[in-house]
Amino acid sequence: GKKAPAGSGTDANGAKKLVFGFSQVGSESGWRAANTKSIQDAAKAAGFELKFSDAQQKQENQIAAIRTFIQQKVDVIGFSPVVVTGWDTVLKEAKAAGIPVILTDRAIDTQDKTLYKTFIGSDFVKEGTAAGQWLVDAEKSATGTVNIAELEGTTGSAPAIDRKKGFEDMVLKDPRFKLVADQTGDFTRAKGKEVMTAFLKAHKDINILFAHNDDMAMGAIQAIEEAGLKPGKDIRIVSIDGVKDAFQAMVDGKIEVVVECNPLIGPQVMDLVRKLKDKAEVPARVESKEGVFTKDKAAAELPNRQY
Ligand code: GYE
Repeated sequence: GKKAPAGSGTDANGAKKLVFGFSQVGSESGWRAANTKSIQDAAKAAGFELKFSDAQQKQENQIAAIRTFIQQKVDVIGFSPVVVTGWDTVLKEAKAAGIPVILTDRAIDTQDKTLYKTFIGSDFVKEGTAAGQWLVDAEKSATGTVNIAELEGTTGSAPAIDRKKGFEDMVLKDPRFKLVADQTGDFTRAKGKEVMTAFLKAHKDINILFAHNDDMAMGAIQAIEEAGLKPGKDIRIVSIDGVKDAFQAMVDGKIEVVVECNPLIGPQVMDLVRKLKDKAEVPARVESKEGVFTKDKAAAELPNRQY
């Protein structure tokens, strides 16, 4: 018989490609840009048809995208949930349609663990704890109060909730450490700068900034410099992600330490997608590997950074 022409839905042999519907959070950060590229490259390499949708950090957009994927009868649905709550209804719809769901990067809060097949991503509590551990060690011999400002990620998102918890549980049990300001900067540079500017107006005595991601830290560095202060000297900064810009800022002495969060999970995601399509067993939780980099290691690592 005649082969169907290879189009977007078929491979070179005319066979139907696996269709993966993926709802991305948005394009809020350097981490996210690297994550999107990793997902797109890996889907291509796997020979899947990727239906990619950007939710612009809005839950209603993600719910609408998932409903569209259900209507389109995709083989597997993946999404990186912007917030932890409010997913049960749409996930029940996916389950009723027999479409397996994979959570990538961020977890959700639900009583019903049958609503998704697996979750691949980082342990954000661990990342917050590592940031806190650095601070505890760095200030071991401090005699006075250490005033901390915290730039939080998107309100209600797993990384914002868990990084805050990991960090504060580690640090605030010691009465020398005082949290003087905390507010969301929505994981963006612009908001990080805006909120840090407000922090600096309200508090003259901030010693430490904990930023839930590098982009907010980069925005805050601008705010600190515009206020006539020296990041890395007047205010020491710890952040999370490990994007190139943050490594450069460490080399420049402006950030003290970065806890790595690995966005390059595309290949692992596609392995899981293939297994779900084949109805093979998958682990309920797949954790990404990551490290902690202090500024003395930044120059050596900078050329190796892929994002
Ligand atoms: O840290 C931040 C991004 O969910 C781990 O989202 C991700 C976080 C990441 O906007 O930069």
